[in-house]
Amino acid sequence: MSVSPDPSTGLAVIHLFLRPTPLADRAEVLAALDRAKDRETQVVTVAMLGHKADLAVMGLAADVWGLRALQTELVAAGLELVDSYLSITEVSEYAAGVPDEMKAARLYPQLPPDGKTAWCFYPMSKRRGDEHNWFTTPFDRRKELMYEHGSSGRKFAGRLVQLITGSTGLDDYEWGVTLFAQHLDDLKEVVYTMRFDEASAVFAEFGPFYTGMVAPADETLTAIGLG
Ligand code: 76R
Repeated sequence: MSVSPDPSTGLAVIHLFLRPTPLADRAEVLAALDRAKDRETQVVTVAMLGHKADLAVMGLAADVWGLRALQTELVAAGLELVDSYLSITEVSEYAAGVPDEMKAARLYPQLPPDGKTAWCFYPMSKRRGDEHNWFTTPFDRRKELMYEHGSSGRKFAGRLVQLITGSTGLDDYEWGVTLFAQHLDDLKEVVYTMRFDEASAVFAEFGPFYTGMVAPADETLTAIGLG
C-alpha cells in the first residue's frame, strides 16, 4: 500500500450517505462495518429520515486508506453512495487556550455518545461577501464573536454533543457540523439559538441538512429494509 497521507494530528472523518440497491447484502454490509472497527476506525450508523439517503455511515480514523476501504466495501456490499462529506477533526484557532484535555476531546472524539440518538449533519462556511467577510475581519473581533458563540453553545451542556470538523480545501464547505442530541427538538433549538449569534447571523452559510437516528448497525439495517 502507498504511503498514507494521514492527518498529521487528529482523525479523518468521512460521512457516507447511502441507499440499498436490489443487490444489497445485509451480512456483507455488517462485515464491512466490523472490518472497519477491527482497523480502529470508529463507525457511527444512522437510519436517515427523508429522501436524501436511507443510511449514513460516519467513519473516523487516523488511517485514510482505512476510510477508503470502508467506502469500497460498503459499495461492494450493494449500497449506492448518494452523497458524502470529507473533513478532519481540529482544534479551532479560537480554542488554542483551552486545556489539553479539551483539545484531545476535539481531536480524538469517542462517538457515538450514550443516549443521544437524534443526529444531524450539515456543512457550513463563513461568508466572504463584499460587506461581511469573515476572513477580512480582524482576529480579535472574530475571537469575540466565537466567544459569544461558545457561551451560547454552553447553555446546551449535557443536552448536545457537537463535532465541528474542518474541511477547507477538502470538500465544498469549510466545516462539517455533526450534532448528537436526545430529542429532535434539541437539534432544532441549538441551531435556531445560534442563528441569533453574530458569528452565525451575519457570517454563516449552510449547506443541506441530513437528519436521522443513531442506532447499532443491525438495527439500522433492519429499519432501512435490509432485514
Ligand atoms: O471547542 C470549544 O468548545 C470551544 C468553544 C467553541 C469553538 C471555538 C465552540 C463551542 N464552537 C467553536 C467553534 Mn461551535 N458550533 C457550530 C455549530 O448552526 C450554526 O449556527 C453553527 C453550527 C454548532 C451547532 C456549534 C455548537 N463552532 C466552532 C466553529 C469553528 C470556527 C472557526 O474555527 O473558525 C464552527 C464552524 C462552529 C459551529 N459550539 C460550541 C457548539 C456548542 C454546543 C458549543 C459549546 C460546547 C461546550 O463548551 O460544551
